[in-house]
Amino acid sequence: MKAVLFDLDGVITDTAHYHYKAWRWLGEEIGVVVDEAFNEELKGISRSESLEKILEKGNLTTKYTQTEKNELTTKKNDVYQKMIEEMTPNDLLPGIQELLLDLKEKQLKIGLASASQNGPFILAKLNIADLFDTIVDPTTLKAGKPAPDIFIQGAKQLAIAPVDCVGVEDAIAGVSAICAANMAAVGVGDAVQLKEATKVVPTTDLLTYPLLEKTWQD
Ligand code: B16
Ligand code: MG
Repeated sequence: MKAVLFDLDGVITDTAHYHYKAWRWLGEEIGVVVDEAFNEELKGISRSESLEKILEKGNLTTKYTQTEKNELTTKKNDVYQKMIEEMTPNDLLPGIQELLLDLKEKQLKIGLASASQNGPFILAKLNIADLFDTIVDPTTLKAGKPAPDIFIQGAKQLAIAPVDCVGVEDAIAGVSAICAANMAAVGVGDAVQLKEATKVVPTTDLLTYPLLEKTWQD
């Protein structure tokens, strides 16, 4: 194992809750109910794809022009950014800081493979930006997760072969993306849901260097 590529939301920090609140607010503005169960479908997918799903739910797919849709996603992002402005290192999920420091000590490369365009801002708020060797810009990719593009691009930016990388993800689409990129996949969450992963742990505090290394070896 020479590098680890991390998803952000659900692995490094729990921004899903803020995304949910911001989408729920936008839903109220346009008359679509965004509840917690529906929000699950928005995890790991891009901002514009999330809006499309919400419009579909409300039978509103033809109501807005592309310019109006862009205005809606901007409004959602403004609300979301106000919330993440308040984030601090206390918002790191359990065990993540220790894991990143351990990987650095072992001289492994660390990359971010998140669909979020707010990734760099959030890493700075969490005070871990310096630990990352690279961040993939999701706006430059042809296809989002479950396509492998984001993980392949991450490995490329680190100049490391995908087979020498481990990917860490909490979403089904994300695990599929890692596997399609020909990397070992460590899932965080439900083992049945994330059955495609090489190894699944229920919570982030169980993510350790020995576990990642062993998963890669297997
Ligand atoms: P942004 P991940 C994803 O993060 C979130 O899970 C998803 O809910 C969000 O819509 C997406 O990022 C885009 O985020 O609006 O900040 O660009 O799990 O890929 O780290
Ligand atoms: Mg995620």
